[in-house]
Amino acid sequence: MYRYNDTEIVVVQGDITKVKVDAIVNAANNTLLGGGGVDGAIHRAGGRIILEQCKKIGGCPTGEARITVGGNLPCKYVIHTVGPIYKDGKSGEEELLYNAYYNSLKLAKEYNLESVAFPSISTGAYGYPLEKAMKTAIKAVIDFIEEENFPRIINFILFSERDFSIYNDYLKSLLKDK
Ligand code: AR6
Repeated sequence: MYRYNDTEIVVVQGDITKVKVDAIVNAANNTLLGGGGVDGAIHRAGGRIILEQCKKIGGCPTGEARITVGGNLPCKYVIHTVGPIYKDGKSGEEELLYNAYYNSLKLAKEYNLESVAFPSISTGAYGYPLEKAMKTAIKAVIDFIEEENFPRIINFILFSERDFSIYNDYLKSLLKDK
């Protein structure tokens, strides 16, 4: 576990649909109507109510975030955000990915959600190189904590052992191990 100011940062290897926090973040697409990867897993485990609320919301631009209930998931809410599709790294991907993390946390704060879990947005189907994406994710999270002193707990949930190690190695070098 790591700490930045008053926030605990926890890196976990596993399945985000099993995590009991106030809000998990979904790596969705612009339609918000579901898909593969973590998005598919969240809709499958959460049930129809999530899709019904997503339909009412009517989509989400890249870099923004929207919120639904958690349905049958152990979390209370799902924050749906849309990361960029990685092209060449020079097409605004970094800013869009930063915004996806930052705007997800803004929404968590609006709803006073003290514990938030992120998957590794854009690094699956959307092809963003993991290490680059991780640095942007951590920068956005740290900037947000610095500015808002919120939330209390942030989890990074990594599906693969490799991604888990890369996150841990980087955070270890960046922050003090607790
Ligand atoms: N828990 C945690 N992480 C997961 C899980 C899970 N249950 N399942 C997959 N991952 P991706 P993207 C990891 O493709 O790149 C969808 O079709 C996965 O191993 O889910 O943002 C959407 O509808 C990878 O490391 O999201 C969009 O169309 C990471 O989550 C598109 O994919 C992200 O992979 C979004 O692509």
